[in-house]
Amino acid sequence: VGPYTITYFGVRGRCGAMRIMMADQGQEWKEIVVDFADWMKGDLKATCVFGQLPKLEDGGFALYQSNAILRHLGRNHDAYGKDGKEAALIDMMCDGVEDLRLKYVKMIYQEYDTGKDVYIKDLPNHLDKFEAVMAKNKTGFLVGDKPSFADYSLFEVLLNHLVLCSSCLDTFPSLKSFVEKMSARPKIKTFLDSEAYKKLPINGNGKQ
Ligand code: GDS
Repeated sequence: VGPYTITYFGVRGRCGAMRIMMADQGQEWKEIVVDFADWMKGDLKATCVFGQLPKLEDGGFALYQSNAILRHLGRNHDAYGKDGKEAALIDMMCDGVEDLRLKYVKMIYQEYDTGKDVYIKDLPNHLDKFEAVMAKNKTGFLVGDKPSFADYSLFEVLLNHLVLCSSCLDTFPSLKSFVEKMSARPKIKTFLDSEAYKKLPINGNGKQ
């Protein structure tokens, strides 16, 4: 596999989870950072299948859509379950994380000032679903006994939510322990402590 290249704007955004996943898998990658003013010229946009970034290149193979990229990495790095049923459950959890991520992105980009408090108040009604799955599986991961791409996606979305509301996991012990254990995995810790990670804002509009 690889070499991998991510083309994206200078934010964590929709590349947060894939970067953490590659770091944890010991996989190196290159970054092409696109300046928004350059993007507005339209040449790169015209080459993108859906007119958007991120793009992942795996050798000569180009892929768009952040969750398709996570799945591709899951296949390449044996992080997609041990059989078809585990893979299906991992897909289900990834889609569940995507639903939460979309609500978050909508709040951040469209209604941060008016919607943030309501969003935080409603958050337990979304987090409790992940808490229940995590508590039931007992391995410290959503499905099976090692991290899948859905775990990296959940982990990253939870990190963002902890910035939004530092107490949001206080009533969810399994999720809290998940975040602590994922953060302590040596390669993830090194990545989260790196300047390359810390210098990037979470979102493109500076809200978090
Ligand atoms: N489903 C895709 C994925 O998962 O990969 C979403 C990819 C995506 O949204 N990419 C954005 C992009 O390329 C950058 S993420 N934008 C440039 C463009 O469209 O020309 N996305 C919805 C989502 O994440 O599901 C957004 O809300 C993004 N916002 C978040 S940044 C607009 C503006 O300036 O208001 N022209 C661009 C805002 C925007 O893209």
